Amino acid sequence: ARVPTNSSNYTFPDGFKFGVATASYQVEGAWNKDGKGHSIWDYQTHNETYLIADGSNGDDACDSYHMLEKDVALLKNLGVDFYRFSFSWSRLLPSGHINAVNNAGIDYYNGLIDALLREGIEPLATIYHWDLPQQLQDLGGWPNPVLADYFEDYARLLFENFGDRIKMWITFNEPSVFTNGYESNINHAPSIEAPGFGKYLASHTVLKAHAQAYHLYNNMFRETQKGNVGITLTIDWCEPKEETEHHLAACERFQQFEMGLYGNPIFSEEGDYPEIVKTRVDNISEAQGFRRSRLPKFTQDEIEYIRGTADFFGLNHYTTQLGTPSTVIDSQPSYRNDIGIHTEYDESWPESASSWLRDVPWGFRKILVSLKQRYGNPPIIITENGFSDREGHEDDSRIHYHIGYLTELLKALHEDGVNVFGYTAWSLMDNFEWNQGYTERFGLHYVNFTDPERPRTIKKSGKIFKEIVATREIPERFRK
Ligand code: PNW
Repeated sequence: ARVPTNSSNYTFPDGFKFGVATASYQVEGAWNKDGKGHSIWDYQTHNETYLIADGSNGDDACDSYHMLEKDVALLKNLGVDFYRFSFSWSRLLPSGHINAVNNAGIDYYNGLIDALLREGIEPLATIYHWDLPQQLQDLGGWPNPVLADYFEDYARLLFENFGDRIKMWITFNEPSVFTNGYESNINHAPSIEAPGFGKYLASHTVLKAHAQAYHLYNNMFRETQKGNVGITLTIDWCEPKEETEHHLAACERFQQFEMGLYGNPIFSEEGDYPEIVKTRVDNISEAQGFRRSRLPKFTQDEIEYIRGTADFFGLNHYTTQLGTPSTVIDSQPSYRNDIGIHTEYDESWPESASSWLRDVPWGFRKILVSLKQRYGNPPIIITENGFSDREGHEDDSRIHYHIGYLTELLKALHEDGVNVFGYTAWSLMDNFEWNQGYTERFGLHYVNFTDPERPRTIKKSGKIFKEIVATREIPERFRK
C-alpha cells in the first residue's frame, strides 16, 4: 500500500524562485560579429581543436545572439521567474580593456534584458562564465594579479549600463572549475600546464577580483540600484567509501580544497583559505624542496577585504563521488596530490552522458546541510543543476534526475532548515558543452545543430519542469 505523504513536504514555499541557465560562449555564437573580440574559448576551439571531443566550437552555437526573441519565448512558455545568462566580456570590451567599448554588445544585452522584463522574467546575470578576452590571457590570464583591476573595470561597465534593471549579480561561475585551465594542458581554456601552481595563483586573483567588484557595487551602486551580488561555487558531495576516520578526513579535505578555497575566504567567520588547505600545501611544498609555499598568502587586510563579500551563495551541484584517502606525497607538485584523495563513482549510480556525472539525489541534501553548518546558514540559490544525455526528446533519465534532486532539496528546506530560495535548471537548451563539444546535451529544449535555423523544441523534461514551476510542487505521480 502506498504510504500517505505529507503534501507540504512536496511543496515549494511562497517566494521560492525557479529559473533556467545558459552561458554566453555556450549559446551566443556570432563569435566575430559586430566588433566582438576573441576570447580564450575562441582561441582554444580554433587552435587546439584536439581538446574538443568532436572538434567543434561555439562559433555559431545556438546562435542566441540573433535569436534572443526565440529564447525569451521559450522562457515565457516555461513560466520561469528568472533567466540566468552571462555577459561575454570580449563582446563588450573586445580587447578586455575599458578604453574601447563595443556598443553593439551593449545593444545586444539591452535587447535581451528588456525582452525578459517585458515578459516579467527577472534577469540573473553572471559577469564571468569562463570566456576571458584573449588579450588578457596574453598578459598571463588569471595568475596575473593585475586582472583583478581589469575585472573591476569590466564589472563597473556592467553595473553602469545594466544595473538599473539587473538586481541579481553573480561575479564568477565556478572558479574551482575554470582555474583548472591553469593546472593542466588537457583541460579548460587556456589549457596551461602549470600543475600545483597555476590553479592557486589564478584562484588568488579571482578572489581579489570578486571582492573588488563587490566593494565597488557597495560603494557606488547599491544605494541607487538596490541589487544583490554573490558568487557561484560548485561542489560535489564526497561520501567516504568506508566508515573510517581517514576516509572522513579525506572527504573533508576534498570539500575544503574544491569549495573551501573560495568559500572560506568569502563566507566563513574567520576568512582566508581553510586551515587544512594552508597546512597541506605549505607542508607538501616544503617536502618537495620549495623555499616558499605554492599557495599564495593573503595579508590580514586582504583577508578582511574579501570576508563577507557576498549577499547570497550561488551553488552549482551535479553529483556525488566516493572518497578514499591517498596520502603518498608526489615529488612533482599537483593540486590533486595536495588534496590527498582518490575519488570514484559507485557502479550502481545511474550514468549520464558525462563521465563525471551520475544521478545521486541524496548527495544534494547532504551538501546543502553541510553548507548550512559550515557557513552559518547563508541564503542559497541553486544556480545550476542538470543532467546530460546524447540524443532525443524522450528524456526520462533527465526527468528522474530533476525530480530526485528537487525532492531532496525540499527535504533540506523543510526538514533541515537550509535557507534555499531558488533553483536553476542547467540548461534552457542544448548547447556547446566545452571540451565535450556538442556530444553531451543538458537542455530542457532540444536544439538541432545541423539546421542553420537552430530550431529549439521542448523535451519531455521541459514539459515536466513547466508543470513544477506552474504548480510549485512535485507532481503527485512522482512522489515516493
Ligand atoms: C558547469 N564537475 O560546469 C558549468 O557551469 C556549465 O557551463 C556546464 O555546461 C555545466 O556545468 C555542465 O557541465 C561543471 O566536474 C563542470 O563536477 C564540471 C563539473 C561541475 C560543473
